[in-house]
Amino acid sequence: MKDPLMPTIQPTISERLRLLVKSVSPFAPRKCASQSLTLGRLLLLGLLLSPLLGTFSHTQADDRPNLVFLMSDDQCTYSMGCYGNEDVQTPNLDGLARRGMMFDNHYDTTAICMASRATVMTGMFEFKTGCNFSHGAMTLDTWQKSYPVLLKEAGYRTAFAGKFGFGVTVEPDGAKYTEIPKAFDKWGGGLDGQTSYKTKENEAMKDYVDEYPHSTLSYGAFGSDFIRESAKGDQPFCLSISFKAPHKPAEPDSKFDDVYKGKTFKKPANYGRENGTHFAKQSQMDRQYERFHSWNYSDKYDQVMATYHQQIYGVDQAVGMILETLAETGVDKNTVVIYTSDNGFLCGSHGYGSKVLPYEESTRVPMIIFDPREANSGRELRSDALTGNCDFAPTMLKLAGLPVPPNVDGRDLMKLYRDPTAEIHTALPLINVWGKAPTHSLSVVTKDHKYIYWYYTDKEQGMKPTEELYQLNKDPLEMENLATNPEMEPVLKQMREKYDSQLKDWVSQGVSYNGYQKYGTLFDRNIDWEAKAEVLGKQSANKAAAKKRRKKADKPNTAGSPN
Ligand SMILES: [Ca+2]
Repeated sequence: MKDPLMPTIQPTISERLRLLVKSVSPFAPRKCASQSLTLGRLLLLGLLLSPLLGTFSHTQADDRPNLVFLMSDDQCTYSMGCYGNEDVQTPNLDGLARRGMMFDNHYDTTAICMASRATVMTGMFEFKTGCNFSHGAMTLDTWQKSYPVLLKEAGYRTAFAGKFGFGVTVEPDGAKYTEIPKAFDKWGGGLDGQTSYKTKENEAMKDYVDEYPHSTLSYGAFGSDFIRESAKGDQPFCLSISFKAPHKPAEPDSKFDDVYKGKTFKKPANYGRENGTHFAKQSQMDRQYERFHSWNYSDKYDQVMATYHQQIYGVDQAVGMILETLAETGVDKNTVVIYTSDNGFLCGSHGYGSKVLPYEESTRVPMIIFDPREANSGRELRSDALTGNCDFAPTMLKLAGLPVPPNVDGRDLMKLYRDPTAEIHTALPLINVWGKAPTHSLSVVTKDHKYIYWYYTDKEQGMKPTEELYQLNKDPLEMENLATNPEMEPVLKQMREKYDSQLKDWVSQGVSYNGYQKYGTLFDRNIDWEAKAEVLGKQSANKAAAKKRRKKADKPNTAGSPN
């Protein structure tokens, strides 16, 4: 059914030709249309085509909006003034939020750099991109359906600067694909892992070394240059910038040393180990737990937060440079700006540091859209609809009037811009399959609730399959696990069903490589630990004992091995 809120999308030249050919095809003999076209039909076709082609050449490029996609790295929601933090200064981002729309329930479906970036580029969940640290690169056919590639193919002038964050291989585990920069008209990206805060260490940014030795502002200058160049031409453009900041190790631009000098920061109400005792033991089993101390949230909170926010202040200033250039060049009236982060950050909340885990500070991130063409702009509206990092690629493709590839999990965010009370997702998965096995988990989040399932079992270390359930609309700080509360049983049942449904999608639609298949077993609530231990390559005590008995009896094992 046609969405009454959606504008009529102008087809591209090739689409109109295809539509036209479709519409005339019933008149052509089935045998071979090309041979059967008489001169008269050709003339008729020409007459039909000429006015349409005339229209295209005039409007095709002009009407499509420019797109600016800005993403920080490891920035939590409460790091911005517009999200309610009175201790910080983010004037440009706050201004963007006032002009556009803020989103209050925006999640990164995987809360770690590499996997999140793959989802942002393609609109697909991690089990479909097949891309994360310790799993593997994205394959070329998936990359070719990413938003920058499709926009360039459709006539957009494209640019990328900053931390790219993932690799592409021709096939699973195959040769490295080295042509990523060629997918862009202007390239200031870094393909080597985390990239550097030093501009001079990124070859593609060498023009900016002298004036902007710190990478954050250099990306602002790169973006401004690209906008100026694009404004002179007649192609619409798509600028994507992935800031390295505020990712650790902290290296803020000394230009902004005075912004938070000596400042004290209010701690969130869920700060500290005493507010994390209700979390599953599994969540403590990797570096996120010890980082509460080793990253000094426990003993030097103000200094750590001053550095963190100083880095975000740099991002805010770079965003300011870009917004100013859009206005200067006059292209601002037809440019949609999106701002977000690849994952959040647990700055001491519940006694944890870093990201990855399915909790709010780690998975829920800032998100702002500003579309100057829309009536809702400038009304300081917010949407509490559930949205995800899978939504950016389809949103940008639809803004450009392009079809969204099949297999994409994201939806069009502009539906919410036009009606902030609408919904585009009933639930989203929150995935972690990075790091030590005990911390791997699948969760499902809705606008009002979050359900986390920890499968890992180790009786000696006090770990058994554990559920967590939070009522986010009443308990956004996740202070009370309601999974065993009898009153919450109907909700728990519903959330389990949503979880099972997500896992079913994982099994049926997930990639068959890079180690993603085993989670169909590991995350299944109804499979016992014994079978999971086998998948993990472990031998349970029973199996080991059985093997020992067989060996003793010198009896061959005829049962076969699941491995
Ligand atoms: Ca990150």
